[in-house]
Amino acid sequence: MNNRAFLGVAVLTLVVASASLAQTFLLTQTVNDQNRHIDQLASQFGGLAGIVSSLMPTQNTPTTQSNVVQMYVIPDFGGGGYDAFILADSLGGKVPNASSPGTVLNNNITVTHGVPIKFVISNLDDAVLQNFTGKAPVPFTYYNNTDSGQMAVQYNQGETVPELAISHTLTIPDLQVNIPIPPSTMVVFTYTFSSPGVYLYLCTTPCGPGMGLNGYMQGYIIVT
Ligand SMILES: [Cu+2]
Repeated sequence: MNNRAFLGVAVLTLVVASASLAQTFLLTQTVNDQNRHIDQLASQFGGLAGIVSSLMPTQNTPTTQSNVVQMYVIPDFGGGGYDAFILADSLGGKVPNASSPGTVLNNNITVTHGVPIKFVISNLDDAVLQNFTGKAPVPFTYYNNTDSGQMAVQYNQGETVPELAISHTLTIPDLQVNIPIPPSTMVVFTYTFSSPGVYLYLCTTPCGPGMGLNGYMQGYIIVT
């Protein structure tokens, strides 16, 4: 090969190489653009899970969300005097015993706004920690176990609850809901959340170190 021919081949090689480099660059660019597009879509759909589900065939998934919130107050659930609100669902169908220590569980509650939600709270605690006096924010009933069977005590909305011996309360401060929970009773009330949001619920009775701790005497109600 003479010099000129060599130069020709070299130039050609360079041209091909740079073309392929440009192509690689363009390909990378396209992939990057696609990734950016997917990212944009993902943020629009609220995450990749949203994209995946949007690509899945529509399925008839039944709504499992219930309009009944069944929960327990379990004394010493966390051990060391840490009482806790525990959702019945998170116990996998097992009925808890009072004073059976467990590990911290997610006790957040998810409900839908605009529909009546029935709360059924079984208090396994027999401790009397405070006397509650106040007006019933919503109608509520508590069921006492007496020697002659179960006895229901009912309060109407606005009715004064005088000096009721309680172990805990279920209080939603932002909604001025404050329900007394007497010892060893089942407390039932119905509440309709008017708008979506995240509402703190807690016990306001000084009942031990579980007070003010998420998963123990505190959690959130997520209203969708
Ligand atoms: Cu409490």
